[in-house]
Amino acid sequence: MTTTFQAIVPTLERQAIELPSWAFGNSGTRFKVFGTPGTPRTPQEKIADAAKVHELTGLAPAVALHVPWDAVDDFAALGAHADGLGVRLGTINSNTFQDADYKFGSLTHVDAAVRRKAIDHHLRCIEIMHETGSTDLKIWLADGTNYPGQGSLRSRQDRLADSLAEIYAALGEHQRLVLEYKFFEPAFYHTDVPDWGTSFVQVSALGDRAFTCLDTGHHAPGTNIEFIVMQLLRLGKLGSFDFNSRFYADDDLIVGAADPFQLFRILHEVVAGGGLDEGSPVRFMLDQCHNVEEKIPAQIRSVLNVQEMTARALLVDRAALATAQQEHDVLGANDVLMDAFHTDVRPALAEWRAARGLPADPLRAYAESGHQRLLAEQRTGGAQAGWGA
Ligand code: LRH
Ligand code: MN
Ligand code: MN
Repeated sequence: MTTTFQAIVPTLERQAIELPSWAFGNSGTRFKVFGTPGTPRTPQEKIADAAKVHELTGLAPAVALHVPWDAVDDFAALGAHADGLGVRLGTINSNTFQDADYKFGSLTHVDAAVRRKAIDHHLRCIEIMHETGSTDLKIWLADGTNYPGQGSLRSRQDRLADSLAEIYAALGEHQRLVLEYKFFEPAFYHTDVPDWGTSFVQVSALGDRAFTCLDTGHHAPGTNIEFIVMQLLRLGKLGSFDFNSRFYADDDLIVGAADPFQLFRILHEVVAGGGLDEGSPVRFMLDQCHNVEEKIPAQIRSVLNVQEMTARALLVDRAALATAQQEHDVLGANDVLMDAFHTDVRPALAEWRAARGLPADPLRAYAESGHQRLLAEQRTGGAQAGWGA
């Protein structure tokens, strides 16, 4: 029996995709950061742009902050500002990769004073989480080395475990720690949390409220990411996704733009592993940069891409798939997946959106609203926010 669109609506209704505040600031490459008219100048303006995405899609009720990129005196007031715009503050991302003291590492540093400073930054992030009501502390470390022999791989791992244990112990009862991995950059010989296995080992040693974060751009080309998704779900340690897409490295392009089929395969494993069930620990976030395209429509496109692929993954006829797998019907099983992948869910989603009082075509509604022009007119003076400030 094939699954109907109606049957998947309750799951789609629960879908929430957190937006990164930094997606609304200017970003670029080491060659150049180009400015875009209307770019936010403050954390408050970034949140307003995220709220616009939610207003038009109903898909993005939370905004993740990066500290200290989103530095304000009063985080509770920033939370109230978000509430007033119909969104809330989500994940707090720590940042130990730009201060000069972290040149040779942060939580893994050989010098106890630098480690202390990095741990204290995380303790401050936890305080901020109490002020904003955020539940997740996301840690991504730039720690690593550039040359064989530069550091003791083993000692760095041991120091990381100690530092993480102190941070974890400071979490409130309803707070979680998610540890993101990345196999290269900015360090190019080794990174201290290069892969899901290392993240899994470290978070498993911490406890039940520590999980792994999977950023889709952080794997070597050809990696079977959906396998990792399955394994982490199986182990109960998939805490969150940073969605984006890549052609080459950590490109941070619009999710689903480079390889929609990969996004489908990932979401198929999420559905199969219960990641979309009520009470699932899995949270969904974008981690993207928009260097040449307008940022608000880029985020709208992104959340719609995730929604479309989620719908297609939910449409997989799981009973038929199980039967085909059981009977070694290789092509039959593959057909079941491909049938769902090739289903155009856009008309049904447009109709469903309209029925919920949302624009049937959010991108068009945004373009026709003139909002972008208004922002460009209003946001003059002051410095535009950039990736890193
Ligand atoms: C590192 C990363 C991590 C950071 C973000 C800005 O490449 O994916 O999530 O916090 O980029
Ligand atoms: Mn990331
Ligand atoms: Mn990244």
